[in-house]
Amino acid sequence: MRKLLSTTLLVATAATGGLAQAQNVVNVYNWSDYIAEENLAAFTEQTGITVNYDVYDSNDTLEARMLAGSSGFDVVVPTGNYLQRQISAGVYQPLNRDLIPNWSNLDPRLMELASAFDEGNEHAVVYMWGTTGIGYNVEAVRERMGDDYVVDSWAMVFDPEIAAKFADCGIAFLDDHTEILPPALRYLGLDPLSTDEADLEQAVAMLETIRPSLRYFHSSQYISDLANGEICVAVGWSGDILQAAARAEEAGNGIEIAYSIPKEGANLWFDMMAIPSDAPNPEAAHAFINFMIDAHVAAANTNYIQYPNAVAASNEFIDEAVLSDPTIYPPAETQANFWTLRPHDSRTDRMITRLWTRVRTGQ
Ligand code: N2P
Repeated sequence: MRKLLSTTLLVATAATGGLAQAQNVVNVYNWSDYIAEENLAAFTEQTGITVNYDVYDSNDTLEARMLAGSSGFDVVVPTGNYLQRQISAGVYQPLNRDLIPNWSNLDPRLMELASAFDEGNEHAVVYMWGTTGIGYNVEAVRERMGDDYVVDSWAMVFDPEIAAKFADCGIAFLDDHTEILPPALRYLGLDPLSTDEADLEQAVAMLETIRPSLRYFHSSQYISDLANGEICVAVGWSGDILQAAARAEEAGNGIEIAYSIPKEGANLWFDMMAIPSDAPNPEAAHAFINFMIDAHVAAANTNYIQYPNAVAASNEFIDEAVLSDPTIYPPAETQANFWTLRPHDSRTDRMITRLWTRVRTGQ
């Protein structure tokens, strides 16, 4: 039976006293629903280092804390495009590979792809990767669209007539413009990475027409809401939606959740472990990163959270059902349509933030 994450906030072991200074504590800030809980206890058992573990569901939340400095964190997990500009801002220290002997477990092809965000892989190690697509309640789709409808296009959420049919059972979008505007552009036949204001205006105009059909924007709530029938469609992250499917199955509530990578294409992203320049305990941080890329540890994480890792040596310990799932490990023909995000300059960022506020607030 698949073990399920039951909480979004995991505290492995309470830190004993002044956490920032204590030599035997590593302060980890990671995405919610993104680790096999037992790995934290196993790390402490193996190293004697206590884990003080906190979670977020947005790169913006993490970035604000990184740019403010003195976050007190030793290991954080930004997505590639955010990592890239945070490296430029001097937020991370170079990794000492002598302290990461498990580096040889990493898949060179994936690390090469990740070097687009971090030249020479000097500051970060891929933790997990995945796609952003559409999660849906199979029965709700059958009822509204008929037996033959296949969820394989962004039309499912961007066509106002289709979206309107699901307004009653609930559509959720990630609260993240980097995850919603690019597929909207792509659906309109435009470059998903376009920073042209006229292109983005078109995408926003389209999103405004479907806005009345949306229940909410949030980047973690949709997992449990899909699983318990509170919503029926979500634009979300691959593994999160597969975790929702597993939770529903585990609950035996008759809800079937599926994940689709739309044929027009999707965002392929990499979440990377890095050590802030002012980390209180960089040695423990290296030990934590090293532990996370152990073959057994990485496999346990992937089996649990349903995201692929970058540890080639872990594959033999990953469940066959996970390894052979094309929504987790997309085949080459699906990957051909993927895009990968790049950081924006601050002028573009401000323009997009302004447009996104219009979408979010509906005014
Ligand atoms: C985990 C979501 C991580 C994916 N809940 C974001 N890149």
